[in-house]
This record gives sequence, structure tokens and C-alpha cells, in this order.
Amino acid sequence: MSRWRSLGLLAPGLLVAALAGSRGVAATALTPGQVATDELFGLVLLFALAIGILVQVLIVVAVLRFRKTKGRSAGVANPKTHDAKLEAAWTIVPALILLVVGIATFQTLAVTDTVPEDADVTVYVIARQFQWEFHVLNETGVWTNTTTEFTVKVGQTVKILLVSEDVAHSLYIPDFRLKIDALPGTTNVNWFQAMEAGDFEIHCAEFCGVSHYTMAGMLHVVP
Ligand SMILES: [Cu+2]
Repeated sequence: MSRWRSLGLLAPGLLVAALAGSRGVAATALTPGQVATDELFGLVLLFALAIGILVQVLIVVAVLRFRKTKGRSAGVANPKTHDAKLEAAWTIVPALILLVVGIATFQTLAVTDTVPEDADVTVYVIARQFQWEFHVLNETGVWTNTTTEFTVKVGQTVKILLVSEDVAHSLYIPDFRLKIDALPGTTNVNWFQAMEAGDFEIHCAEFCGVSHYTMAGMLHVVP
């Protein structure tokens, strides 16, 4: 095996090792939405990786096999231009991959976009330049009004109703894979159920002005 060929075969291996390593430090189950989203990401990554490696290997093989060498400067005399079986395969296989990814996506949406009718806690969130305001209504009918941070308990289903007072913002809790647009004149609804206690960062994920970067907060999940 030539040096170049072994290099070409080594690259996909290194990529797989790197990705396997990064999956190894994946977060624990924090919310049903986070688990469903991460599973879908893993599935799509698997297909993307397989296709990426296949393409890279084919490129390396083609480059090595058809490169100009001593005594060979012209291409193949009668190159094959049609192969019914090959064409059927590269049509059917991607169609099946899309079908699997499509079904898995709808299964994920069934978790992330099905807001519980009778949530334990309702949080009305107002986004403005450059602050989050939270009005938390718990199951006993008590309101807690805060800015920047709010608190819920482990296991509570939390419904979020989100509006903006000025420009477009986006409520982002990275650990929960939860990102909701905050738009003036519209109320966007979403939900989560924290399965672990902890402090989870909140960020604005829509550039909303010069102090956009300061629009951060914290979600406290207590036992
Ligand atoms: Cu913002």
C-alpha cells in the first residue's frame, strides 16, 4: 500500500475517533426534549458520517487510480457511462435514508412540540433589550416575578409563553436544546420538564442590538 493510500484511509478513521470521543462526553438526560433532540442528532450524524466517509474514500481511490503516471497520460479508452443497478442503488438508498430521518424527525417533534395541556407551572417570559423578565405561576396559583433568573422544581412540567417588547430575541437554554423565538406581537409556546437539579444558562440567541451579549440569565432547577 502506498504512503498516499494509507494516508487517505487514515483520515476517515481519525474523524470517526474524534466524533466518537465527542459523543462520549454527551450530557445526561436533562429533559425529554433534550433526549429526543440528541437521539435525532446522533442518527443524522451517523448517516452524514457514513456518506462523508464514502465520498472521501471514492475521491482518494479515483485520484490514485486515474492519476497521470509515467506511460499513461490519456484516460480510459472506452469508459463505462451507464449502470442500471448502480443508478437504482444511488436512488433507492438515499430515498430510504430520507424516509428514516423523516420518520425520526416527526417522532422527535412529537416530544418537543407537544406542550402539556395541564402543565404544573406556567412561565410568562418577556424579552426586551437587554433583559429577560419571568412571571412564574406555580400549581398553587402563586406568582413569582423576577428578572434574569427563575426557579422551578425537578419533575415539574413547565409551559413557557414567550413574547418580545421590542425587537426579535430568542430564548435559548443550551443544555435543554431549547430555543424559542421571541417576537413582538406574537406569543410563542414551548415546554420542558427538568429531570435533574442544577443551574442552567439562559442566553439570547438572536442578535438584538449592541448589548445582545449581556442578555443572559439562569434557570435554577431545585429538588
Ligand atoms: Cu436579545
